[in-house]
Amino acid sequence: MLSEQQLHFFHTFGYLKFSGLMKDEIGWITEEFTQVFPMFASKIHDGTKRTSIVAFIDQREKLSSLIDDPRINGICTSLLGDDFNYMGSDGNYYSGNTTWHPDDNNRERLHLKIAFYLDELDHSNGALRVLPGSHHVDDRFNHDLREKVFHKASEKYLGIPGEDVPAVVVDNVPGDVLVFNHNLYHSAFGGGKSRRMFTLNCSQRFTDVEVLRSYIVKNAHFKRPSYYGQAMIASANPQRMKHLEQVMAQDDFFAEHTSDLPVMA
Ligand SMILES: O=C(O)CCC(=O)C(=O)O
Repeated sequence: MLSEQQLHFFHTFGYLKFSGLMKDEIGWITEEFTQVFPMFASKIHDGTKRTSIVAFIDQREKLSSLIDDPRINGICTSLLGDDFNYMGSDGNYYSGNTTWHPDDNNRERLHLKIAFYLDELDHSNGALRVLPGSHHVDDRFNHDLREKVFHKASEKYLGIPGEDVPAVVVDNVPGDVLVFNHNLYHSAFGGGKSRRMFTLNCSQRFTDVEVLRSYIVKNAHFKRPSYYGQAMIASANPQRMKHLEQVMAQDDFFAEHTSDLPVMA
């Protein structure tokens, strides 16, 4: 569980870094990461652009078990409550820069991104950059960023490239875990052609089923019978199921409303 100081840090600045939290597991985690991409013929990374797989940890039973790990579960429970939802995962080989953006502008629920970077990264080679405090969506700072920093706006409005926007660079050693609020502005500059990273996304429970339905359909990206992958569901114990049940209750709706999407192959 997080300390009171960690909770204050997260709510004030919008992110937390857990140095070495998963150091003892990083060998198998990296091996499993590598195994997922060859499962899909269209997902062989050639370095020319980002290669991304959604429902990522869901493809492998061992990666799915990260949700059950007391360290990950403790972070989610502390920040989201013990009935938190698992809201999906993506795995990536990044190529080049990621410009400034938040993942959401959400006032209703807290959504967390839990990021595992599998390379040693600093300011020179693509470490995550964050703008502390930018997650407060009704704040003047957030509004200024939306206009003057988002994507490449700093070039026009501030006369500086994205990499010169004053930011905290969150250096990474494999085994570190970086957690941030989806509303937080973040970016990465100077990375190579194969920066490896995957995420788990978790949220507070939804209070409105229609809002949940539109969220999962919007984030579907491809056709499948359930928002979650088969390995995630098949290996779920009752404790994990608590974090899947609210979304799984919408499986029929999800399948029906995403039937026109392409299949990931
Ligand atoms: O590491 C990166 O390039 C940025 C990651 C990111 O934008 C995200 O996970 O939302």
